[in-house]
Amino acid sequence: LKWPRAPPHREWNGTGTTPHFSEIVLGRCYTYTQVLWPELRHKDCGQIGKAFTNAFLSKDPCNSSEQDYQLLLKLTNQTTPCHTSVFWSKSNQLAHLYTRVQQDMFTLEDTLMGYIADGLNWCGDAGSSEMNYQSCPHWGKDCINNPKSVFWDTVSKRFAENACGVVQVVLNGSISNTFDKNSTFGRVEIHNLHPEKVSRLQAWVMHDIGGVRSHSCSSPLINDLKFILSQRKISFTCQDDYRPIKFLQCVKNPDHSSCSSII
Ligand code: C8R
Repeated sequence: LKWPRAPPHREWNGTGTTPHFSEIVLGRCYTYTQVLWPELRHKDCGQIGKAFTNAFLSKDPCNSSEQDYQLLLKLTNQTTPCHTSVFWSKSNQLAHLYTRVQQDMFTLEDTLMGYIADGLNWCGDAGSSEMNYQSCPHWGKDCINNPKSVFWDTVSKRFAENACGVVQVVLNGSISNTFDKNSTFGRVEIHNLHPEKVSRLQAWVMHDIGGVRSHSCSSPLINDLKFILSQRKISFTCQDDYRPIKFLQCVKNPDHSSCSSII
């Protein structure tokens, strides 16, 4: 007796694995190591691609762990010079525009591991060796220990541990949670900076052009960040609307009054 095939159902509430995930990972790895940063041409993208998929295939997507990503982290290890790390929180686009212009600065997405994974979704299933292209666990609605969230926590932790010298963070001063203790930056990165290596955290609080000024360097919220760092013996400086980044915002809004007279 043959039953009709069950319609594909969405098991989870999050977006499924990005179509062509493996090919994208492989392509990005080769682009990064062979075209953009030939210093890394010895990296084995075949092995990196396999280690990435093996981190989550045939596993319960609500029981992902840092351990799952250890081989991938080992294969993608990369050292960036001191004074070049740029963290960000709720300022994804602006921070990346900044490092695109300032080519000697690195956000996590300017390193091999971040470059490969940026914008992708992925998960597997304990009872199958295939990726789940239908749906993946949603952080809030399904489970926090899903492969993508655990990945970003794990690689963000390593990025912070590797940072040295003066490090920067681009914050969004036009939202209520300019500094958010629950964000990757507030929850993972600041707690994994090494005080022996990191001399100072320089924050740039950027306000959207024509947007509200919810927080600035003098806000109590920024003081919370300063306090956490002082406890960790890392010095902190903050500047509102840092000119090099403000100019990037002004490229898109050249006629706005705040752009003809940047103080
Ligand atoms: N970092 C974290 N999350 C990242 C990421 C990254 O580099 N890159 C991507 N695409 N993502 P947010 P945050 C995805 O709330 O929490 C590192 C993840 O799905 O604006 O403070 C990076 O080094 C993640 O859930 O910022 C940076 O310094 C959201 O985007 C902070 O952590 C995070 O968006 C940023 O993390």
